[in-house]
Amino acid sequence: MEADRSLQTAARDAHGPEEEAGNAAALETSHLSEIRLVVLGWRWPGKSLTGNTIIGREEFRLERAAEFCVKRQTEVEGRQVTVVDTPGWFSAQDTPPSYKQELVRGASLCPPGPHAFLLVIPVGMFTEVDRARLEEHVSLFGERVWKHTIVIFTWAEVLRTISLERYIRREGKELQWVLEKCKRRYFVINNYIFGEHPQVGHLMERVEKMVAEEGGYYDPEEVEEEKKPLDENQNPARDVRELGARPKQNSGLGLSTALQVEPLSN
Ligand SMILES: Nc1nc2c(ncn2[C@@H]2O[C@H](COP(=O)(O)OP(=O)(O)O)[C@@H](O)[C@H]2O)c(=O)[nH]1
Ligand SMILES: [Mg+2]
Repeated sequence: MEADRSLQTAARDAHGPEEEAGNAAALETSHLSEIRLVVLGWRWPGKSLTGNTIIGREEFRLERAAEFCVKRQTEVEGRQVTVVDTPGWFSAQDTPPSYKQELVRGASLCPPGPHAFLLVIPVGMFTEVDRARLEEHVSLFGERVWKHTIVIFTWAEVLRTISLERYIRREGKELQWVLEKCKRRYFVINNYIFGEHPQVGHLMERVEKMVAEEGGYYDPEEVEEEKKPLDENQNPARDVRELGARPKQNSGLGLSTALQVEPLSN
């Protein structure tokens, strides 16, 4: 299902079209009355905390051993926003098939399907293995998932004196690959800011822009046929202990409390 037209039309009627400033080929974006989001990423980059930042309350538990998707709702500037937090994948070992199934279930928890997958990546070192594991797990949703994905950078405060753009350039081809897959859609979230703050509204506008560009939301039913069996390449004998529950240790950039990058609306 490529279109969310009834929703968009209704929303457009209610709020009118918006033009994206500074973009000559600007597409019309619509203020959606409802936005459905699924948060993805490996374990511990800040998926649940990002969910809390969006919801504006401590609704998602920050737990290393999360096994199940959790859904919460709130209202953001007149929109009904649903956030599905997923357990994520293991960064240092194979993800058990049952975890993969739960991950995929996330997309069907917000029917008829998410407007956006928020792919959470902590600022810092992003390796070839990270890229391969990210690709393996994101592609469980089918290739078309990329049309509906925005990278959310967390831990941006570690950047201190360099801009996010410079970090992206410096980080190299693995991170570039991910950004290219989602047409360089990314957004920096500051998880230290809680409650009322324009960043959440800006993120919703970014989602609305993507929905307008891509012509709708992600329909889990449609992708079903192209999906590979979940247990392909899985070795059931593998140890399923959690090893991946840690933030990616990053960068040598050092920690700072000062956030020096602004949320982007590219
Ligand atoms: N400094 C910093 N810590 C963060 C950020 N996002 C998450 N965290 C912390 O990282 C840990 C893991 O966060 P959590 O949301 O549970 O990760 P999840 O496994 O991806 O859901 C928690 O201790 C959070 O407080 C961030 O942007 N900056
Ligand atoms: Mg979590």
